[in-house]
Amino acid sequence: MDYSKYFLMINEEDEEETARIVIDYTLTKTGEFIPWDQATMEAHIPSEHGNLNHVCRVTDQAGHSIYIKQAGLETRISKDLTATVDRNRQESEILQIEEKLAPGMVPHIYFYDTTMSACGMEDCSDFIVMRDAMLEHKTYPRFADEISTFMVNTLLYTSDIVMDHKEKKELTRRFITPDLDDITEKLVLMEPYLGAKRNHIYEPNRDFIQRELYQDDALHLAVSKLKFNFMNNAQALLHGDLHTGSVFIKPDAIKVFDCEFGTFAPMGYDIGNVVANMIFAYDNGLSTGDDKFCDWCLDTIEETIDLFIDKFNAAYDQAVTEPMAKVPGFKEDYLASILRDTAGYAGTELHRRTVGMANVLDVTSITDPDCRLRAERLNILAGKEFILHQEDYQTGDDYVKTILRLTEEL
Ligand code: SR1
Ligand code: MG
Repeated sequence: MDYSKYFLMINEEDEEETARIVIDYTLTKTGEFIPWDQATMEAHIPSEHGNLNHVCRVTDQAGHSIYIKQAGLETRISKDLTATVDRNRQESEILQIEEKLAPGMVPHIYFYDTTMSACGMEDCSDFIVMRDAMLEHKTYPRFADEISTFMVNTLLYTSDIVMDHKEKKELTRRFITPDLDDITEKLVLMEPYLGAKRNHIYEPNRDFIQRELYQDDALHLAVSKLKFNFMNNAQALLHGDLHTGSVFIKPDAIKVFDCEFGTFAPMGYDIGNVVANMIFAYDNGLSTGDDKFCDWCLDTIEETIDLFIDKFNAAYDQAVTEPMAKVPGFKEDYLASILRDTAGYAGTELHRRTVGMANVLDVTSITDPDCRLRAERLNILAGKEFILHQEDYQTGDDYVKTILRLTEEL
């Protein structure tokens, strides 16, 4: 087949034709370095997908396997929402950078192809997608340790504290993605507050949302600052969408994937996303009265923040290269601003996944109407506390106290 001009290889409506093309494509791209047993090759489209791209898993009976991921011209979530197919290159290159910074913590990229906007990615099917695990209330005592290492290694080491400034500026140029940044700037940092038409509202909470999110001027001012911080503070190379659907997990390891929203922006955006998504998991646990799972969610939030702080401080002292970042007091000031951002963006993630266009199953799958109502209100009120009082969230326990207080009050 001819792969010199872009076409969409993965068609969820026709798995047979997709398999034929994707097997041929896989052989063309990887045949030289993966000794495929061609007679037993199969390709299947997994039942679960993200919001944007198309994936297909290719295997043979000799034990080889690969994920082929392709960017479509339309996003899967909405035909009206387009995003450059260059996102596939972007994701591949960021994963390659992250693999160097956090070895073993991202899927290996075997190749990427800027014509077909596709890449060949390590098959991680011995892991499960963390959001699915959260929906089953599985617990992972090592997660906080793993994700805090991932964040310190990928964020601190791509910031001007450590990275050569010219190299960082070159990377900033390579990872400017107007389309994807625009999605975050609108979907996350604007629409939940301005009552966008495409918001997804749970009807019993309509008035509550109107009052708490659409009509709160102090909240709007704080979010406007977070939005401009996101757009103008190219602090570090983010994952850009670090929710539990972007993490493969097993008891002793994680692999972080789906970083096409990666861009240079404030570190707190990634850290805040992790906090917020653990609160969604907590919401779900609460709805079934699973205390053990809820406790683990809270412990994980607390440990993630505290371990991030400890590891950040240690890595900073050891790896700082910028002379002005060694001036006494600078590190403390810099970390304090990261922690304020973390609270702020935990808040915006809580809001946008609750009322925005892209919701999360942790909340939408809650069947009891009263539990769903309370889960959403918890997200909305906790998010507001985090955004309006960013300076109060300096340790993991500060988050836990707010969540427990709101759980009591609602
Ligand atoms: C148009 S995509 C909607 C959301 O899904 C992705 O996972 C990102 O979070 C994005 O904001
Ligand atoms: Mg994604």
